[in-house]
Amino acid sequence: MTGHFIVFEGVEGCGKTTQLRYLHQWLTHSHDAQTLIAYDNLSPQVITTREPGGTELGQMLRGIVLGQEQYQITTDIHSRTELLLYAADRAQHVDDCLLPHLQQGAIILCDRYTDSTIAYQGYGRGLDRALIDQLNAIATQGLQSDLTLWLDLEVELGLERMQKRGPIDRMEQTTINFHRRVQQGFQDLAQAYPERIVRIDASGTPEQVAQRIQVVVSNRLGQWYPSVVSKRGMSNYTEE
Ligand code: T5A
Repeated sequence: MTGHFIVFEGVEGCGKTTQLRYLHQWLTHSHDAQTLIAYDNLSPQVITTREPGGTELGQMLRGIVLGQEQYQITTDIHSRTELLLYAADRAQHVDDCLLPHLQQGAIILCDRYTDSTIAYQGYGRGLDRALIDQLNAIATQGLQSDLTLWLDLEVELGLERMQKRGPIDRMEQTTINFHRRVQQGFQDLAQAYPERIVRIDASGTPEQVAQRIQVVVSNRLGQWYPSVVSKRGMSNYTEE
């Protein structure tokens, strides 16, 4: 059995990390979800991870790109350098974490993936899309998400949440226009890949957003674990 790869995307403070935890909790503890993902009486492992920072090397790269205190450098990080750092983090993450867990049949919940690079380094920094696609292809070995949940929230609202939470990092310190371009990037990607990327209204309480996500994920689980759906269908539908 091969696993399934769910990614959370969106602008700063859209609530990805919060929602990833809610979904993990739901998948591992709710009876409904457990029934949906049961396959031959086995429940797949549910793994949570993130980019940047899903591996030991990735943690260090994360410290550098986000300008964490112990990794702070005195010169600017150039846009191309930033792109390569995210690509290096991803290559390590794909080989050490994503592919091995998917091969074992796990459901992976990942905070950000390739669409972040297109939105931030492409739309945000203005780097060439063909170059980004090429680097994403090298870093991922062709691994795409099965489902990307784009948490759509107004840029200003997300940044407000981040400022309330505490000190903001190097990426969050960029201009509001940068974050608006990033938002445009996610919007264009969702339009271009409607099967893979699903827009989630990220306004409202965390519980309301979690509910919207559960509806989308339940539908996908039904497609990914059809044996259970057909069993359920048989119990609801009696043939003459
Ligand atoms: N990046 C990443 C690139 O530029 N290129 C790439 O290729 C990749 C992979 C990652 C940075 O790297 C960039 C993008 C980012 O700038 P990060 O710390 O992972 O850095 O940053 P974020 O991904 O933005 O994660 P954050 O944790 O900072 O924000 P989230 O995950 O969107 O939001 P969350 O859940 O942590 O919530 C933020 C605050 O809002 C509250 C929470 O309690 C928290 O305080 N909140 C809500 N408040 C009200 N209503 C709700 N519904 C709320 N949901 C959450």
